[in-house]
Amino acid sequence: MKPKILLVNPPIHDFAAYDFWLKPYGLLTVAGYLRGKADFKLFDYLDRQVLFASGREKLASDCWGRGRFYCENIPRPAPLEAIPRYFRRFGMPRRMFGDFLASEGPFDVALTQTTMTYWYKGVEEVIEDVHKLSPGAKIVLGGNYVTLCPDHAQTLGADFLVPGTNLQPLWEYLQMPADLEQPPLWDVYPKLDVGTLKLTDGCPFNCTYCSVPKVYGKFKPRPVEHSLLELELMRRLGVENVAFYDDALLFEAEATLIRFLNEVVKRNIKVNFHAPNALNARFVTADLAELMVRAGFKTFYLGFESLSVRWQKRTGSKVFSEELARAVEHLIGAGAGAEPSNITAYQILGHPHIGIQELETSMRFVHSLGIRGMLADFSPIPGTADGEYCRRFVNMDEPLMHNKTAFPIILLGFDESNRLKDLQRELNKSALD
Ligand code: B12
Ligand code: SF4
Repeated sequence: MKPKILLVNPPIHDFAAYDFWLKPYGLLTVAGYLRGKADFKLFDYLDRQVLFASGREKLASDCWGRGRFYCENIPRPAPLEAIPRYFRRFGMPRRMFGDFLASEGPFDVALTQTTMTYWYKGVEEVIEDVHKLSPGAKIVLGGNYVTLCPDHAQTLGADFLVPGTNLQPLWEYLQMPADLEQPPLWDVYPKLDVGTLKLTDGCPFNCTYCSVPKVYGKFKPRPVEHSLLELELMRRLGVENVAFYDDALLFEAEATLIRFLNEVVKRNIKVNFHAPNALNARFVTADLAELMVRAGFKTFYLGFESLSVRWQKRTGSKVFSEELARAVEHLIGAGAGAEPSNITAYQILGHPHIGIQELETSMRFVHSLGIRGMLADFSPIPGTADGEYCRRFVNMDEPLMHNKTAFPIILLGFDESNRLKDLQRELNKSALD
């Protein structure tokens, strides 16, 4: 008999969370490699479709497949007690998981993960419930939280941890051979309208606030044929919106994105693409912008962070303001700016070197380009230069202190943090009016 494997995408305990095309892509990738070798069941706490289908209108998706999660207020955990914001649990109610385990269990193995280090409370909840209600199941924890906080992750009670991107120890632990040609296990969802894709791994830059270069090593494209297989599977399952999870989607685009999009056009695959994880403006040429729009890109998020040359040089020289202006020109020229809100530039709020960031000037510069700005609250990440610097402000060994809502408030104060957010809202309002 095949082993029974449970896949769990945990709920989120946080001040805020929004379904910005969030899917457990790493978990589904791992499960896909074992396709056909186990009997899989998924419990995705963040699958809005399930509660929406039961009549919760508030959970409806917007035109690109994003939307609100069901949530409940919960007490703030002690380390975040001083942050004057409501704390919530996002995702299906806990008893639904209990009912699911009672009807679908027992399981031999449970695989789980979480992408943000400061979301480990959701993992803790899952581990507790699986131990109690499916006690024979071996719990395996992988993904970003265990990769970035391996010592902390040891304390949660999982049976086996898989930090990093090497999955060989997992196949040995499960005593199951993997088939790396298989696409992610999207078919485990009863209904699917949003999917995610990664054409590449890693990033050639080395920003001081980012974990990617250390975790992934050298930038590496994935085989284009495999990505097309993933996309075609998602389309067959009804997916209309696909978000790229790449860190450097536009780097060496000739060999990856351009080949991929040309095939999408040739095969007449109709899907809306989105790039929520920040595109590098430096690589947006007029031709690439035109191809992206023609192949179905609908929303563009550009990583900008600051117009200060000093700040950029200090943090990795990712992009400079003239490069952003040129990219916006190309995108608008290609028709991407039919709605100004379709092009957004991110800027970090609460970075520890905010003194040289010229944040307000940067916000006004973005506004002057006629696009939307978005403040991306800074989350300090252990093991990065800036995260380690932040040990002087917070206890970095407690992952809750990496929380993106909390850190800017701790660094700048509640009033200043709100003032900057209000200013961003005002600027966007006048850009979009
Ligand atoms: C996609 C993405 C997003 C998306 C979606 C996030 C989500 N929750 O799904 C969006 C754009 C919304 C986003 C937002 C943010 N993000 Co983000 N994001 C990512 C990204 C690029 C991928 C995350 C992911 O899904 N990885 C899983 C898959 C896709 O990766 P993979 O390589 O195929 O996975 C391998 C292994 O990890 C492993 N694996 C993965 N899962 C599992 C599970 C099991 C069981 C096993 C065994 C193995 C395993 O096997 C895989 C194959 O080898 C990462 C960087 C990165 N490359 O990981 C940052 C990252 C997670 N984000 C980060 C940050 C800072 C943010 C923001 C705070 C930025 C901001 N200020 O706005 C916000 C926070 C949002 C919030 N609500 O709090 C940080 C983490 C911060 C932290 N403290 O944890 C990261 C690590 C980037 C960085 N700067 O270093 N993000
Ligand atoms: S360019 Fe983006 S992914 Fe690459 S190191 Fe910098 S922040 Fe990280």
